[in-house]
Amino acid sequence: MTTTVSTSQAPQGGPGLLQKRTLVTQIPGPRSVELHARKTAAVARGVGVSLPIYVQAAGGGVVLDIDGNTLIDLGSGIAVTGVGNAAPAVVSAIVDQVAQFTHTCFTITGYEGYVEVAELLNELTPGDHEKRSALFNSGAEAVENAIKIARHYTGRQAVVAFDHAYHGRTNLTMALTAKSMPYKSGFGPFAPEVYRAPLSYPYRDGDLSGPEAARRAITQIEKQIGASNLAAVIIEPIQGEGGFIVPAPGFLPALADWSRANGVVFIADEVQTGFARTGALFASEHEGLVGDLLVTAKGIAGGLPLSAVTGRAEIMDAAHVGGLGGTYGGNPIACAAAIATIHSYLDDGLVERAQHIEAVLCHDLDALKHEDARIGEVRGRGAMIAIELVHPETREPDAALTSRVAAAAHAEGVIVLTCGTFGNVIRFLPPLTISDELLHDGIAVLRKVLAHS
Ligand code: PLZ
Repeated sequence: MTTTVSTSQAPQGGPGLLQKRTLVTQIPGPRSVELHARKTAAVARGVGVSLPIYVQAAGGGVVLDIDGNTLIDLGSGIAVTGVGNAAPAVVSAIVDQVAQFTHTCFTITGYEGYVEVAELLNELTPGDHEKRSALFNSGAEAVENAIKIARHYTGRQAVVAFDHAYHGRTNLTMALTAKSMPYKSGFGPFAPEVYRAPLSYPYRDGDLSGPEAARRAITQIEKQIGASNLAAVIIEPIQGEGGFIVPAPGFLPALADWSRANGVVFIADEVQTGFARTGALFASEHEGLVGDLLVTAKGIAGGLPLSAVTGRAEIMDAAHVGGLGGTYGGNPIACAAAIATIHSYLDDGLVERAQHIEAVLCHDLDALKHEDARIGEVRGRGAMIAIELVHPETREPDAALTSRVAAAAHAEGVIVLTCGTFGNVIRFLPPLTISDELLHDGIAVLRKVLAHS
């Protein structure tokens, strides 16, 4: 007689999961509460958790927790799983690669996957000039490397970042990031030669046009730093953590033109906006922006840690051999995942899907704005949409309402994230594989909890 070894009964993730919000316990359920107590005892407090459910499986547009609750995913792990969690093509690329080899360190002995990801990035990022790419592990690490490269190329030191910017949590990127709590407070001293310039923030800028806002920033840069000292300007085409701020038209092109005219490297941080998220493969495309360097991460590899700097060959090649790298950068498994992920964006119509998600979300949220004056603005592009919550008479940010709404949505089984310098923005970043039904249900829940908050 043979005994059968029972395989895991755990449900598989991916698009096959039941695509319907279903709550079978309170949120968080008892098993999650138990695990959260272990987390509190074992994990450093600084590593916070916004919604303490613990995940069993995820895919399509849902997350299944260990208590059996199915929640609507309007966060994608902060804009990462654009192709969906456990997307079958990505899973199979990863499995194939794992069985071949898991690591060599690309700077010791190379492999094709790394080269292929670089080729894809060079081909797909805006601009038809000659490009090179270098791969890293996280968004912050890639941002740091973009600054290193720009400094080496220009022989200059100063870097300009903007109000409301978010570029990471490492030492240099903390300096670039604008917001003190929770990202910087108590963690200084910060890297020197980082300067801040005013952004274009249409909802709070009055009638300032994009070119006028650019002029305001440029004047400050020229007066306070001097173009000849400036290595790079770094900006997110749409501010992410800072509040999904879409600058007024003309702001970004004017900054890019000024940078080019002054020998300053223009760096587009597309870590959050990249890879179909905004209804274009890269958000720079909405204004025909061709940066000198473009930083990507998050959506690049279906959830595996991978990031990249892509840019003009003469700038990227300025750093000497051995000046760029790291043990894990461009890990073969992450590269295999990236190749499958990037092909999925292109072949599965996910750019168009992001445009469709914009139409669905904006339709529902604009209707909600008409009903509720506390929604000051609905904004964003593609599957990167947000509402800014305010005190209607004064437009003062309402962070307390924002926290209540997010918590109430979580309790109803909808994963939403907050953001914004003033903590008063609720953002929607669904996987591009989410169904219209789940989107409508998610916003219906939002309508309900907003009415009671
Ligand atoms: N640049 C534009 O959005 C990461 C961070 C959330 P890493 N954003 C989410 C948090 O609380 O840490 C981000 C970004 C932009 C850079 C980064 C940094 O990317 O992969 O988190 O290092």
